[in-house]
Amino acid sequence: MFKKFFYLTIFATILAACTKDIEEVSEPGMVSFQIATNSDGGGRLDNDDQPVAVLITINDADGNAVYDNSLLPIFEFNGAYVTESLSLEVGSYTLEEFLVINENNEIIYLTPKQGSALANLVSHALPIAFDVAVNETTEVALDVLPADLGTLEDFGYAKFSFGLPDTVICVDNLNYLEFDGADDRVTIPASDDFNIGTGDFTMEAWFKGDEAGQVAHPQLMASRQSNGFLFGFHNRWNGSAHKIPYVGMGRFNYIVSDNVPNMLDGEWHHFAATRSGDQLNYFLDGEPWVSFTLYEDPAQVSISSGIDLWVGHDSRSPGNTAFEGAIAEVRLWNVARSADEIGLFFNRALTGQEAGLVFNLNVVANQGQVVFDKTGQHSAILGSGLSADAQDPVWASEADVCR
Ligand SMILES: [Ca+2]
Ligand SMILES: [Ca+2]
Repeated sequence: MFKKFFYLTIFATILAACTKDIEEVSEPGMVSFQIATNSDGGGRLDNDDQPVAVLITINDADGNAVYDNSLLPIFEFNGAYVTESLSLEVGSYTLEEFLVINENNEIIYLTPKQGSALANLVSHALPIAFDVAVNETTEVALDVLPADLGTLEDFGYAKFSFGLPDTVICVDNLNYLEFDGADDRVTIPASDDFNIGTGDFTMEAWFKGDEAGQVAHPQLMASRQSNGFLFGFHNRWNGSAHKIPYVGMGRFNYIVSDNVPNMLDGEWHHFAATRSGDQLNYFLDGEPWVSFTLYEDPAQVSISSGIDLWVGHDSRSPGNTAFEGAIAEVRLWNVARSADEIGLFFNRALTGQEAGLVFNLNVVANQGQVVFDKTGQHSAILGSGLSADAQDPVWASEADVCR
């Protein structure tokens, strides 16, 4: 079938944000993005042409990325495609990149950048400036072009400035925290948000470490008393070749002993665990690995602890749980993310506003004693308190990381 060419209309209505008191800088406003497609005949689009999400990069007035290559779901609404709304502080911003992907994770449309070979085919090439006002939703309309009109370079996008799902994503500079394997941790004060109880969950982490030199059971994230959870590595067990990525809940550690890959091989890796009812599922580097049926009555297996959440260490067994190495990101959800979602988002930035996301430790540049929680809901503190202390991990970064 002849591939339809969509004439993507230009309605660059940036709903006028009536400028309110600019002093209210901490008050949030909203922004959403829309593209309109005028297909010939108005028939149903082929699935391959159906937008399901956009990749966006937004800079603040200082030129700092507040969303960097973030994936945002998009919905069809009255023949137009509209993204989920993003919350932003009041202020001025620029939209720097805008790429539309389909359910196969292929780029199908994108907005060219000023100065690129295809820029003159749209009325408004990127960057596009917009303002966010208190308690209002700014709607930004985008001109997009079919991706098959040219190469990424023709649209003004650097080849490696973003990646697609199922591909390696490269970043110029990956920021992380270095944990000493002795007592370092990030402390997130106890919160009802973490009391997920017997409900579904997803835990994720990006880390890099060497197996040699680790304590017995190094943890990526933990919060437990009698209830609660461990999320990290169990020592070699029952003949396993390597330390075992696992979750501990209640009295049980959910571990396998066969064919354990070395996730502590000095390279960056991603481990995810989801609970869905009585099923526990592990994913390594975005791919399903093993699944368990809970050993105990699922109604009794609670991950609520009521105490602080720790990254890089477990408070209940401090002597043998300190992780040695780098942690760049940790996520906790109160929903079971699907295998597709894990695979799609494991190496891609979140917006912080995804449904069910309760905590997203996102290590950006050195921020002193507080680490950025992308959900904006929690304080993540280096070590045991807001002053420098022996439990503080160290800010670090690595250039040209592909993962
Ligand atoms: Ca500290
Ligand atoms: Ca230390």
